[in-house]
Amino acid sequence: MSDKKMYSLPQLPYAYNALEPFVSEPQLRLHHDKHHAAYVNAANAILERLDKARQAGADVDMKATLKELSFQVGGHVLHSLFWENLAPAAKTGKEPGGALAEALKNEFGSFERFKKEFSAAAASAEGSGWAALARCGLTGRLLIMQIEKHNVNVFPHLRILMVLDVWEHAYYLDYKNERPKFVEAFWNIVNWGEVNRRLESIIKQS
Ligand code: MN3
Repeated sequence: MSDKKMYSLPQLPYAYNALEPFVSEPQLRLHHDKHHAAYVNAANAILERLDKARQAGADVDMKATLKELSFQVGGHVLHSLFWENLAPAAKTGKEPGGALAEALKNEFGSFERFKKEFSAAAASAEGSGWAALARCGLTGRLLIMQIEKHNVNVFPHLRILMVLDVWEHAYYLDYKNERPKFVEAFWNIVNWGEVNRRLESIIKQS
């Protein structure tokens, strides 16, 4: 091990049972402690492999390695965002406020329309993926992304405000094959304060 900084699994900002009944404790434990941890460990293993190869002057299959690294780091970053944009239902508030409320209305016409589009993006992501709400750095407008795996269809200049994990591992214990039910449940546990804070901080930097 070198002394270079590595990726680390963040602690959840709430208890494992705090998102019930929308996400159960066993589901959240599995998702955070096993799945998210696996992306962190795999990303670190790739960095160590690269370090070793560099020290030894050995060749690396750059194409395969970087493809894998993008997947694992993407998984780590998206999960970290996801935990923070969730909160216990009692603390979330029903609808966004602040700059976020205004930006959603400007872009989508109404909060309801945004919910409908975001839910459709989440429900229809092929295979394993994510729905994300993001702000375009070029126009300042909000866009919905449908991310495949952890890293496909990502726009480089979009700053992510909110994500929803729709990999089966995110909901299968609680909802089996019924992804739309999980998507519906998600709206009860969105941490609107955090999503708004992200948007306001991005606007301040721009
Ligand atoms: Mn996941």
